[in-house]
Amino acid sequence: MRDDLDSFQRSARKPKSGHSYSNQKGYDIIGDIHGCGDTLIILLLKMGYQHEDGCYRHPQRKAVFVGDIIDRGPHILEALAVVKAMVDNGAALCILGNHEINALAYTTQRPVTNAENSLHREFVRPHNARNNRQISETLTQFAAYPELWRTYLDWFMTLPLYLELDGMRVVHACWDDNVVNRLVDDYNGPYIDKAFLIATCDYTSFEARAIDTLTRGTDLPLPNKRKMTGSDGLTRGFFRTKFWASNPKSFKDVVFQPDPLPDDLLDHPLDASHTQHLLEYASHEPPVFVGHYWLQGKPKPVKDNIACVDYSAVKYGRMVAYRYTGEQTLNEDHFEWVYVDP
Ligand SMILES: [Mn+2]
Repeated sequence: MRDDLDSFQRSARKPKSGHSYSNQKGYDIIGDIHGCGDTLIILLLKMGYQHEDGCYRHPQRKAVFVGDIIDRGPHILEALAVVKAMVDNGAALCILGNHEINALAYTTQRPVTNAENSLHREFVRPHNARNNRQISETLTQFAAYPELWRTYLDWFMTLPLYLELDGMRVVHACWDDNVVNRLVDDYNGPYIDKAFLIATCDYTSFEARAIDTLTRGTDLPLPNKRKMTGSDGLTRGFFRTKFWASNPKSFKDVVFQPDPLPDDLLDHPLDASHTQHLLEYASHEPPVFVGHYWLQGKPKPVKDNIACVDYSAVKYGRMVAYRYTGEQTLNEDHFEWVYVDP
């Protein structure tokens, strides 16, 4: 990603095709699109991006997409076309969300040897009801365009899991220094490949933990094998947690998800079995931007150096961007958004 920035700065000095970013004034970090391609265009126009020479671009700024471009919404092809054209033309960067990871794992096969020693192939993510449902809207909208879908899947495989740029960080759900450092030391930094995906079939592998933590965040199990059904209709035995809680004492200090915990669990104490799964992103760390969490209401930073830009666009909330210009303390006034028209 250092290369990304370097090549961006080089291209800023030597503009290609007449587009100069020599006065680059920052990054617009844009939240989960989830197939709301028409709303994305409205947001880009509102922020001063213009369609010119094949993509939307801003004379001084660069867009950064936090992933989850696909699934759920009505205009998935349009959303992908807009984002990929911007990335291809140097007007934007894009990282992987858990939905792009799911699409890759759902469509990637691995060889498996069964008990009779015969070899067959299985998908990295099995085509069960839950996984079918997550990707169904995307597959439906691409049904007549299988080659185009293949092109996008190949493109997803080239996208990073996280970015570090000009003093800030972008990751879909959660920044974990241990995971990032090991990716840098032992893997290809933020970039995955087919072997990496296949390794996630072992849920205890580092590869599985890396993808899970960065694109889905941290969570804790509900006590006594309890289950909750979320407003998305899925039933889960865990709840999503903050990756920045400082000295938390009970569940209410760490819960971070759209659905509230049952009242009787709010004061459930945290012990070492819980806290070993929690992270604390410190105040002196660079600002980090995430999507993923289906927030509602008026956008504001969740902490001085952490902002979530997912405000539930596909559920008729807001499609949100944060306009970053190098500040260490994030500012509520730097959010921009459009409401999604039902
Ligand atoms: Mn997500």
